[in-house]
Amino acid sequence: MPQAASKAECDVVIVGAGFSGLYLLHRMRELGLSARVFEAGDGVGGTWYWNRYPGARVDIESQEYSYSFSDELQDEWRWTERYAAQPELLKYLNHVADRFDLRRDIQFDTRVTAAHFDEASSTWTVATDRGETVSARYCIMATGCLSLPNEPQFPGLETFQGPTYHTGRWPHEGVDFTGKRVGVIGTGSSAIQSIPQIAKQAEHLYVFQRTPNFSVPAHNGPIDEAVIADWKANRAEYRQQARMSGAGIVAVGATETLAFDVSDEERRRIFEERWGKGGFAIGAAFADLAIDRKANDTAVEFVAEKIRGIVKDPEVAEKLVPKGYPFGTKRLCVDTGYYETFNRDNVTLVDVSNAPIEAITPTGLRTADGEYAFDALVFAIGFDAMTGALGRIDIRGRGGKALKDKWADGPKTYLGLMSAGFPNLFMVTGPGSPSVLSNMVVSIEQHVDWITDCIAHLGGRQVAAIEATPEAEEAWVAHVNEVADMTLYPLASSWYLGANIPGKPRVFMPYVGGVGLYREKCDQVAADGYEGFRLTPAGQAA
Ligand code: FAD
Ligand code: N01
Repeated sequence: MPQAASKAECDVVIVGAGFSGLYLLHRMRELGLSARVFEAGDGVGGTWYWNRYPGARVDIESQEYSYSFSDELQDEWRWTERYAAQPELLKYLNHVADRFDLRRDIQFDTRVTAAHFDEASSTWTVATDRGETVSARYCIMATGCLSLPNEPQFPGLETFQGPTYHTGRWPHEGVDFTGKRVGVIGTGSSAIQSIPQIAKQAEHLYVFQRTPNFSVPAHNGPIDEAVIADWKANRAEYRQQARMSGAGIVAVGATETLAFDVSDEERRRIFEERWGKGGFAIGAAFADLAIDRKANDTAVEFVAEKIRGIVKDPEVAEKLVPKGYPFGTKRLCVDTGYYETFNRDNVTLVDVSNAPIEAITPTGLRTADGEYAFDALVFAIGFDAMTGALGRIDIRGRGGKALKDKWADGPKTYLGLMSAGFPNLFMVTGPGSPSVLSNMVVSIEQHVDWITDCIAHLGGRQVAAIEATPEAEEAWVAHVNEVADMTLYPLASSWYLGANIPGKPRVFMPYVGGVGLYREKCDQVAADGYEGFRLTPAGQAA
């Protein structure tokens, strides 16, 4: 247990050096505060540091998935592809770290293991796996929503004779699958991006699919000069549109039109046009796709038809067609040649929904109805999302209460920013905020800006501690659930609900209300003197 210092050694401790941690450090310095960042990896980048699997790339247009806080940064950086690949994103984040001289306050290769609040001094004492402790007035968790890989739990795993890989912890030196038989478990976004690449190298690829996903083509390529020129001319306006939009993305072309406002032919034409445009555009084809099952069915049918048109073997095509859950309620995948990959002679799709994987064997794996032999195994089985990384830290608030215990039945936050009983502890894109349902960079900037303004407000007024009230938190949690229940999202067994992790409570974690409305709510709370928060004046115990 970390010992509390009588006086804070720095103003702010930040955990994580991805998009969130880097921008936080920059903003804290602008406030004139001293900040220390701890990062488990040996470099900056977060998601784009860890996820180096073949085919890894963003699925939102590069220029939209980038910081907006500095005009100079935006002017000098030039993206090369419509959807930047992982190496380019990592280069960008390294450039940001250098440009704003961030590294000198980041301690790499250091995992935060505990954070305990001391009520008498209103400080957090943070402990690391290097045996250090540091105390700070504020502790900000920029630990990532998709940063803790889902650990493979298959019986017999230790007997496998070949190498195993997790997409979320890919070796920095890369992997050469040439001449190898490879197994991939999973068919989420990571699998859908990597499978076409691995198939090009491997002698044979076995894809073990439990649930087929909806995937739409990216139509990636070199970034269009016209797009760059248009972005440059209208950047400020587009950024503002993104901030006030539903998902934080302008390029999707959101509409108010409902699916049955138009004829069957017109609906088809619209879907076709958006499929041709690529990326998330199709998900925004009609305003009611996420709330009306019949409207949603039209998208389900359209994508099913596309899959049947691309995949030549009708039996394989049928296995790939998603069934039993609405379009877009598991995160939509955006691919480059995914369905086409199943036309290759060296690729076998194995449906493990009815014949589950029983065990990993020394030479491959066994399902309920067969044995498969391969030389290397890739786990594309996702993450303990949204709460996983926080749950790995022994976070204790008022009265020594553990956050993990408080969240045993699901996360509880006010605005996804703070949790009652944990004064001065902020989360970036925490559960109860739009977070993973949005362009994350837009949501990250909004949270970092709000937290920065909040800390500036407190400092200016000699406030020692801020804490969400239980009443405000309860009302917000109820609202988050109510809005989710108005949509089709809860109908899918998704990681949004924690359904991918055995034993995790099933609670819809992100806020579906949209980034624009959510931003207005956060701004209003601040304008009303931090309504729903309790502020403790300096000199009083929190
Ligand atoms: P992260 O980038 O996850 O960084 C968190 C950092 O905290 C990590 O480096 C981690 O090592 C560190 N950390 C965690 N716990 C500790 C600890 N206890 N001690 C020390 N360090 C710790 N979002 C989109 O909007 N669009 C996309 O196209 C998109 N693509 C994605 C592709 C992949 C493969 C994945 C996994 C996610 C993707 N995301 C996407 C979501 C992505 O996570 C966010 O866009 C964004 O990068 C999150 O930044 P972050 O800084 O909040 O978290
Ligand atoms: O993880 P996932 P991911 N036996 O959880 C299967 C972002 N991201 O890493 O659906 C067999 O989506 C599981 O099956 P099921 C994005 O937000 C973005 O792919 O649970 N199978 C599923 O098929 C994304 O949503 C990009 O039945 C098992 C797969 O593994 C999030 O990160 C790229 C299994 C896991 O899919 C996570 O994506 C990558 C088991 N025991 C990631 N356990 C972009 O394109 C799990 N599975 C930008």
